[in-house]
Amino acid sequence: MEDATITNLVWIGLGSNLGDRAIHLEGAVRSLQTMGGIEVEAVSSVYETEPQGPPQPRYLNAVARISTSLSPFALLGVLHGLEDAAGRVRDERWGPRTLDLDLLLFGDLVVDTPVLTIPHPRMAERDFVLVPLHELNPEARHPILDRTVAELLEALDQ
Ligand code: A4P
Ligand code: MG
Repeated sequence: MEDATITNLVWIGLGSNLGDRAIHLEGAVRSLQTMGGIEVEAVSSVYETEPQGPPQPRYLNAVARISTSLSPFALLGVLHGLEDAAGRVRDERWGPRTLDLDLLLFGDLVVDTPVLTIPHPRMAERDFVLVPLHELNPEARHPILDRTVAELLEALDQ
């Protein structure tokens, strides 16, 4: 029988600037791989990046491409669970963190609610998101701006 499960192509941004940053990123990818309803298809290189926002240590950033049968809200719950498991304390906005998992793109879905915004509202302004995304898929399209990742990165560089 044909599998009727609908899967969506989803891009997740990973960041860490506290503790053993590489271990936090690797742990998140490994946990995603074992999760039901999630298939990790590709992970970018890990980039060391200058912090944006308040002064804080440098980040390691990467992007993962997954396919998932989960809803965007269920997936957000999974990502929050992994952040909590990495010992993340939520105090200062944009402050240092052991693990930050952002839902960047979810197919061509647009979501605008108090708890979840897709595409991630600041992704187009951030080279630490666009560079690893470009490494995996320069042709991925931002459904609101209607630009590819390659076009967004070029605009940011100028
Ligand atoms: N939320 C809404 N939409 C989303 C989404 N698409 N993905 C809500 C993930 N979460 C989303 O996030 C706050 C709330 O946003 C969540 O409860 C969720 O319901 P948070 O992760 O708890 O807080 P935050 O990360 O401090 O805030 P925010 O606004 O997500 O910050 P960003 O945009 O993630 O920025 N510099 C470098 N070089 N590299 C970095 O990775 N990261 C940040 C954080 C700042 N500077 C950085 C980096
Ligand atoms: Mg975040």
